[in-house]
Amino acid sequence: MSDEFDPAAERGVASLIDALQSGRLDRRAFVRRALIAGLALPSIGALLSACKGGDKAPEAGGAPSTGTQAAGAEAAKADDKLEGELHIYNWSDYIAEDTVKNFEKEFGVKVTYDTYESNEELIAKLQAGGGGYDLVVPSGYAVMVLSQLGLMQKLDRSKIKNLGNISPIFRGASFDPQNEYTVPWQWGTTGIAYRKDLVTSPPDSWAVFHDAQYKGKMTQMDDMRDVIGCWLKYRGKSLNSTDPAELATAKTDAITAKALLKSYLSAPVKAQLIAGDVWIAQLWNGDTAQAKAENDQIAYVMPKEGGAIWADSMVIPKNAPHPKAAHAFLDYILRPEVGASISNHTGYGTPNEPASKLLERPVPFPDPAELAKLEYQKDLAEATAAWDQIWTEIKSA
Ligand code: N2P
Repeated sequence: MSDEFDPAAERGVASLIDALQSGRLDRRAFVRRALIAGLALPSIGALLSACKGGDKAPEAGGAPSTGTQAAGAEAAKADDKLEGELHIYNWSDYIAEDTVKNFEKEFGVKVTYDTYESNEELIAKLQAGGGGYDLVVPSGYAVMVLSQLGLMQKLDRSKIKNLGNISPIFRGASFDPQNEYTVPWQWGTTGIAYRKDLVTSPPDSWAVFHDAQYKGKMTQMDDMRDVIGCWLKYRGKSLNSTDPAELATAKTDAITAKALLKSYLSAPVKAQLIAGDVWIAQLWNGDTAQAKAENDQIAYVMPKEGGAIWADSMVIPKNAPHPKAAHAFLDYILRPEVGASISNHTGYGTPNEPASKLLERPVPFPDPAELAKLEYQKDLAEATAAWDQIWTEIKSA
């Protein structure tokens, strides 16, 4: 990592010092760059002794760090030594390639990163006491479920100095009104991805999944909330309905669609959309954007009947073995450049206000007219069992 500094990003001595302190430059590379920038050796020496952060040995236990330690790491460790490990469980395709790598390098913490495809998979894992995870990323309604199961721990907000970067839209959410347990990760919507070059006309309704001309070329998500929820919306009902008659109609609609589907598939459908094996897929906006980056014939539409909007949040499970490292990670994710890099990679919206100004392709939060078509998924409480039962019947139909 000694010479990874991007000259294009160089903006004088201040940026060199910043690069040294953040670990992007080691001391030798710093000296070379400073000489190129025209600084005299005595001044460089003075700067080096002023920036004692460079080339510090890692203090956290566990994984060795080959590079320098940054100011953020120093602050996080000032009163408390981080554990040497961090176990994260997150949705697939929901992070930038270097997010974890850079954290490991800067904080000297070895990260284990596992992925899941639905909230139900996450809840089941935590409920079974499995995983040993330090950080998980449930959607709002799943936060409520975890809360009722007593599976989350309160955050130590004094350890998260970047909390001020969270946009007011994402504070005081109904699933965490006092902001005690969650820090928002990303937000998005559930609509329809399609291949512009393969469909006869762009879909504009959930009814497209009842259109026999696309038999075998369509998928819906492997997700009870999204599938049953969209059929409720199709009939003008709430996607949080617990009304038995409305749910019975949604089940019938889902089974009619199932006869035409290739499969139920969530994030992994991207490869099939790109290849043209699937033409129409119920999918999230960000995963669609990721697929579109590979094939620009892929487009996204929110059906006229409306669909789901959701925000996923970082949560520290109750018995997390490495809570200090988890807090350091939360704080790191809230840095503007880290949040922006995640959104640039995933195509989802960032809840981080300064990060939203750094996006390559902005993902604006819906305006009031758009929001009117969208609905947040809520905890189904005692109706969860009925939904589970209907989903089992749909899957086995
Ligand atoms: C990313 C998954 C988005 C999360 N692949 C859906 N809440």
